[in-house]
Amino acid sequence: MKVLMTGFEPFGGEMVNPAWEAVKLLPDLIAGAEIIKLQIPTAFSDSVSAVEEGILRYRPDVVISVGQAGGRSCVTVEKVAINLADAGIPDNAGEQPVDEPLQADGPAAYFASIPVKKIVENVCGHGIPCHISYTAGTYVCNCVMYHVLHLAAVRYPGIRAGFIHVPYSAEQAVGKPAGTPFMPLETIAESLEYAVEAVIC
Ligand code: PCA
Repeated sequence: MKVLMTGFEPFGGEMVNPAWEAVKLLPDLIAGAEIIKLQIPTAFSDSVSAVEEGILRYRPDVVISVGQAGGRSCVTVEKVAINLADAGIPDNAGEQPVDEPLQADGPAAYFASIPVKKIVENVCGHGIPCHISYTAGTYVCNCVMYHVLHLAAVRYPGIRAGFIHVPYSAEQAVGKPAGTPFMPLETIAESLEYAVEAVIC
């Protein structure tokens, strides 16, 4: 079993993206599954082509994309991706789609095909707070989740896919207003490990 884990480049003025930093900390093997780690651009068009290249190259059974959700207090597992791009800020390539469909002939939404509730239960069961989220937003993360599920539906049947948002890491919270939620990077990485375990076992 092969799991492709993607993490985004930093964006929005941040020096790091805790998603990619946490993915990098993962072991190469979780519950017997091979973990492949891929950094992808925080850009609408380039992110999707980078993940598809990864799928073609590694032929994974599962694709879990991970992104930063600054302001959330713990790891959240996304249930749904919607067919909408509505960017509040330009992406790293300078693109800023407003109120546009991601896929002209695609369905309005896709549900994650990884077991969202089971993941949340496994992470929480190990003493780390974790929640389901019913919105991945309308920026690049939602775009990647939607497109990977669309690719799985139309071109790569058998691939299971989903998305996990992570909070700011502790170092990112330094200098931000008091009360800004964060999690130590190691705890974020542990959450991801338990998430993968729940998908595999
Ligand atoms: N978070 C952004 C895009 C890249 C990332 O890490 C988002 O939530 O859309």
